[in-house]
Amino acid sequence: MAKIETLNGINVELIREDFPILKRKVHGNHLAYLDSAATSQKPASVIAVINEFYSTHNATVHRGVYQMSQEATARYKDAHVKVARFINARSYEEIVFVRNATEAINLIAYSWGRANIKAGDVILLTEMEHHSNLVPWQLLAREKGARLEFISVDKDGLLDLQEMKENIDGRIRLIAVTHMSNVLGTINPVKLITEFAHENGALILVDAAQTVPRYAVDVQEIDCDFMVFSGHKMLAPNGIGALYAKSEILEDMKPFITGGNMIQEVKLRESKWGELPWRFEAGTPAIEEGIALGTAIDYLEGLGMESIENYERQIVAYAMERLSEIDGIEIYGPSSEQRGGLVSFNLAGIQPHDIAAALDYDGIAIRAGHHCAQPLHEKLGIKASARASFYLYNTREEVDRLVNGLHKAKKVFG
Ligand code: C6P
Repeated sequence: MAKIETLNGINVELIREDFPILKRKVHGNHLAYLDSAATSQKPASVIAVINEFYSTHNATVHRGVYQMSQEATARYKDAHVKVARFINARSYEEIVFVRNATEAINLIAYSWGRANIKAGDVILLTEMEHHSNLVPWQLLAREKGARLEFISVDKDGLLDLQEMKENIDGRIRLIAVTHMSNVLGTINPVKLITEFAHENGALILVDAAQTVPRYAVDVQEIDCDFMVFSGHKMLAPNGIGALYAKSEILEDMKPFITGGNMIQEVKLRESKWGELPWRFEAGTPAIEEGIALGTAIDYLEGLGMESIENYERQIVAYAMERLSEIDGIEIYGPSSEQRGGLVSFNLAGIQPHDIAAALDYDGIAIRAGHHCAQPLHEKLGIKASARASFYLYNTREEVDRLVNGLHKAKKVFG
């Protein structure tokens, strides 16, 4: 009999009941969704709150005196308060809603970066960054005559912090680092890197797109200056994400996008900005998506972030153990203790896209490609990889199906 899997004492089969999509079949097989690092599935409560918003509260925010607009405004603000509490920011004023992590990084690069990065400054990144935390800095560095430097990734898929401390010269202005690699799964010691940044007079941006969904992340404990993440990877809808920044930094930043909703007073030739965080949310925002992000947080908190982390660690440890039994597999990244819930790999002689296509016939969804981390793949000496990623609704049985599917693919393509 299959072992009953529990998360915080709750049978995972019951958790799965909350996710309508997990009931669907693909090519006649039950869906095994192993691509949550790309985007998570949504619980019924999140789907329902969007319906409820349009059925009962739909009105724009910050503008109306009538009851529905006030309800919408209160709920939208409340979602900021929830996000602030979720990552332990000091106030909702430090939470700007954006479309996604990518937009948040661009906001920082345009607003803070263009005012603070000067010719000769160093922007320190790592070799494992997602393109979203690389390309905006390439543009900024080129525009300002600044220099990009990179913390190396060692053979175990970990950042070489010793080399970082010994070899970086020049005036570092900003360190921008991923909290968890979306390819290697490596969890980076962002608190240590923050200390290094501050000792060197630099600010630090933590790309927490992969960690906020699965860990209890505490911005005050890390002491980072900026943090970014996307709602869609943490049970919320597409089109909503958050930028956290210390309020004293936000106060000093010029708005990135300007127009309605973000001003206090406008004259023909000049304007006064509104309060934080609305100053950075020009135009009509993604109101229902923001509210639904709050609902997603309610769901995650209901299960408990530590329990989610523990559960995912067990699943990824099991996946690492089972996958490493396959002949000809190469797994990238560190041991399961140092990684979050994903595993990227290649099978000798089979293209990653062929692996993903073969698994799809069995109803198993994984990702293949460079996962928007081309420089890291180049460093690994490969063009692409296959990646299975796990979240709170995945089970060991799905890992077994993945492993069986890979054996089958080897027979077909081998
Ligand atoms: N990674 C994946 O790995 P957006 O697209 O803005 O929601 O998230 C961008 C992003 C930024 N940083 C990290 C570490 C990420 O993993 C991602 C998104 C997805 O499948 C899509 S490439």
